[in-house]
Amino acid sequence: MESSKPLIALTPYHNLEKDEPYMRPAYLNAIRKAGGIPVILPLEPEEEDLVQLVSSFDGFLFTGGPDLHPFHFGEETHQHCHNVSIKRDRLELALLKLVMKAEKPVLGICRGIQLINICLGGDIYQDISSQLPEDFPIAHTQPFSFEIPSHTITVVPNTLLARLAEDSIIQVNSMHHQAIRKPAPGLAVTGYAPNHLAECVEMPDYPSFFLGVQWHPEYLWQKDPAARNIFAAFVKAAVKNPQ
Ligand SMILES: [Mn+2]
Repeated sequence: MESSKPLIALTPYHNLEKDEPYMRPAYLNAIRKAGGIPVILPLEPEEEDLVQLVSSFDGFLFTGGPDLHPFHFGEETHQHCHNVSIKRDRLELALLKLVMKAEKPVLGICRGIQLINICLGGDIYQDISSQLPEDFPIAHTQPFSFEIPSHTITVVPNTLLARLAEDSIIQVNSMHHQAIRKPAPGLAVTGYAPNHLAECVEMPDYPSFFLGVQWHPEYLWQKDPAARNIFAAFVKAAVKNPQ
């Protein structure tokens, strides 16, 4: 019998030195384990082909990666902004708008949550540690393996994240030096790091699954039920005719 698993499109990573697309296997494994078929999108599709690409897939995962160019949220480049991928900015900003128009499931991870927020009119800290000084700075670029959680998230009750997390506080990993500052209109912040940094957004009015997380559940799902549930719910929402 023919497989009828949902096809999940992933935005590609971009090796800026070699100017080559690539992918981290952790994303592919997480989608596959959750029952989807992961497919890596081209880095530079023809613009006229984007609509066809959107209609060809059942769910869209916006992956981690470099900083977005600050011009996309109306700022000059901060001295602690890192490298950017003009090609990924172009692809993902155009893609997200079309995916949302088609009302298909969206999952944003790390760069993905920032992409979502900027695309919808919010902005970000270009560098947390220099723009948001704290008495006890949380290590958002954790000093140990991605598979080991490093800080907690306080989950806002009665949200999608609350249903997925099964607990009011969860432990996550952290590999980012930027973060959401002003959430975009229509987005609800539903998870906070210590010191109230926004690390999870949802869009309550969106007709399908819509979640952005600042951490990397693709490195946690083997041990962490919340990370597993995020991928399971995303892939399930992408099933065309759920039983
Ligand atoms: Mn963090």
